[in-house]
Order: sequence, then C-alpha cells, then structure tokens
Amino acid sequence: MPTFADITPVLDRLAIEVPSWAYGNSGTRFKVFATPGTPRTPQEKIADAAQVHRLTGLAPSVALHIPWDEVDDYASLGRFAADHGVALGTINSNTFQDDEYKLGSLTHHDPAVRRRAIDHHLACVDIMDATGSRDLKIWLADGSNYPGQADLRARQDRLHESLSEIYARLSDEQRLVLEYKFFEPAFYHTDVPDWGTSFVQVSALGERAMVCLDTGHHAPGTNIEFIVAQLLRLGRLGSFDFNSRFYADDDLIVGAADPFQLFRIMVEVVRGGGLDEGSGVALMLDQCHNIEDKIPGQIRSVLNVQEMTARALLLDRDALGAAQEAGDVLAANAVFMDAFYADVRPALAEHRVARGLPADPMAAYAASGYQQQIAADRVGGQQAGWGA
Ligand code: PSV
Ligand code: MN
Ligand code: MN
Repeated sequence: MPTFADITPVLDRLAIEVPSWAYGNSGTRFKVFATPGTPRTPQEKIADAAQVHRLTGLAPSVALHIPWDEVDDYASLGRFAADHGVALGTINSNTFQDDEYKLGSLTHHDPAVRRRAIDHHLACVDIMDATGSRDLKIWLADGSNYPGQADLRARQDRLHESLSEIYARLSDEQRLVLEYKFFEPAFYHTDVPDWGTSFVQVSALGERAMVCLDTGHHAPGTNIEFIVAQLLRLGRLGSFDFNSRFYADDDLIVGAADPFQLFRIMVEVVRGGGLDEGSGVALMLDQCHNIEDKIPGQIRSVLNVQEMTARALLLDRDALGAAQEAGDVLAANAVFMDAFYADVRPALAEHRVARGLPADPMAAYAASGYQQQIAADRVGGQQAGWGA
C-alpha cells in the first residue's frame, strides 16, 4: 500500500469548485426554509464560499449560475473574488425558469424560442470572457411529459444545431460541458437523459466539448464508476457535479448517503488520470443545503471528497493488479476494501496543519463567529434558484 507521504503531492493539488447557489436558501416544492445569514448578493455568496477555502484549502473557485448571479460588471466581480482569495469558475446557464421554456429551450420546436435560448448561452460566454472562466456548463430541463407530445428525434437534431452555434462562439481556451439527467423536471423523456446522449452530442461538436457527470442524475442502482471509467477512457469527462442521493436528485452532501460509492468513483478517477497534473477533469459540488447551515455543509462536503480521494490514492494497485491477474476474486476485493477502510482522518488533519490550515475545519468554522456575524448583518437573504 502506498504511504500517506506518497499521496501528498496529489492531495496538495486537489481542488473542488463550490457552487454559488449552495449558499442561498433552498428547499423542496413543499417549503423553502430561510436560514439566518443567507447571502443577498453574488458578492455575499462569494464571501461565504471564500470561508470554505480559507479553512480547508480545498475550494479555490466558485461556480456561478446565470441569471441567479447576474451583476453589471463581471470583471469587477472577478476582482472581488480574488480579493477574497478565490476565483470565479464554471458559468452555468439557466433555461429552466422562464415560461417560454415550458416545452423546451435549445430543442424547442419554435425557432424564436431556440434563438432566445441560444442567445442566453452566448451571453454566458461573454461573461466567461470577463471572468476568465474556462467552462460553460449546460444543463437542460428540456423534455416532455407524455408519449407523443414531442418529436424525440427532431429534438436531437435541433439540440445539435443549437449546441453547434454556442460551441462556435467559444475561444480556444474555453470548453462546453453538457450535463445529463435521466428525469425531472420532465417525467416522460429528457433530451439529454444519459451519458451516452451527452457523449454523442459533445463528440459531434469538437474536442473542447465534454460531458458533465452529476452523481445524482442516474437511475437507482446505476454503476456510476463504470461511467466514470468509460468517459475518462474516451477523453470526454469534463466535470463532476458531486452530491449524494437516497431517492432521486436529492442534492445532499456528497459522501453522506453512500461514502463507498464516492470511494469507488474516486478510484476510477485516479485510475483514469483524472487527478494527474493538468487533468481537464473539474471536480465540483452541486448541492443544496435545505435544513443545515450552508457554509459548514460545504466544508463537510469538500472534506468528504478529500477523504475518499485519499483512500482511493492509497489503493495498492500493484497488489490489486496481481490479484486480478491471478483471477483471485477474494484477494482482489480484499485489497480494494483495505483501501476503503483506511482511516485517513488523523493523517489528513496533520496534512492540513502542515499547510497552515486548521486540523478540524468544521470546529474552526464553528469557533470563528462568522455564522453569527452574517446572521446579524444580513437580513432578507436570497433564495437559491430552485430546481437543482
Ligand atoms: C440540475 O438538476 C442541476 O444539477 C444542474 O447542474 C443545474 O445547474 C443545477 O442543478 C442547479 O439548478
Ligand atoms: Mn448538476
Ligand atoms: Mn441536479
């Protein structure tokens, strides 16, 4: 088994992007709970995200969602972020909250609606130019509720045409990342339901078009790590949206529902070079904290990713390979489980202290007084755009 010292260089460069919307109030269709101290502006969301990075050293960038994070001057928002020790990251488009998109956006049968949806994405690329963001992440709520409602095939063709126009607008340093989701808000069909459809669509665009894998967007029982392995093998895994789920797209804290699944995913990320220097795989969170405080919720999340990454890095690949080659099923499984059960928490605490970080970021946040301060300062916090 590798030692902790062996894996430290990889842990040192581990970066997990946090979503601006995680800091806003969110909930279900039954109730959105207001949390004292909730940010009222994109700047306040960024300030909160900066706390996560300050205490963990793991979250150097913040993803924005447009129009939820609309401001007049994105370059100055980027400077604001830099002043707080973080960068602006992925720009997420949004074509799911306007009445006009009820029957679709980039796939809509009406060219005027498609035009509006494409223009929104072009405006997002303008923002990327100002913020220096690399990735445009597209998640489409497009789909239908009833058999016969829509021409499934024509919508794929229209999606290709719309994406082609958006892709053509990107600079050489920018990427388009297409996220899939098997259902919701549409219940009969979704236009980008699975990794295969996303792969087909992005492959038709060019090399800078990639797939986004949201861990909550699969049918129960799906072997997600297999998809990770396949997309890495194909060179098309652009990013992760990490979260965890018990039932559907629950958007709970990553690693909370099924830490072993997170470990298995990270094993394939490591195996496929996703943590190698210069890897194009972006690790992001896509979560909503409905009932817990948001900042410690995000701190817990990035720590969970770090912990499972460390365990995955400790996997004894030589021993595993030997057992696999020998056809020794139980020995191979034992090697795998040994890494999963390795308790890396004391070593990670030491690693943090060596980097000038608190050994226990959760405790450090609780002791910092930041939560009490924002609760006192901020009145009338914003609701995150809901639907995540
Ligand atoms: C959709 O469920 C999703 O996961 C997409 O990533 C969106 O950008 C995010 O939620 C926020 O609505
Ligand atoms: Mn997502
Ligand atoms: Mn989601």
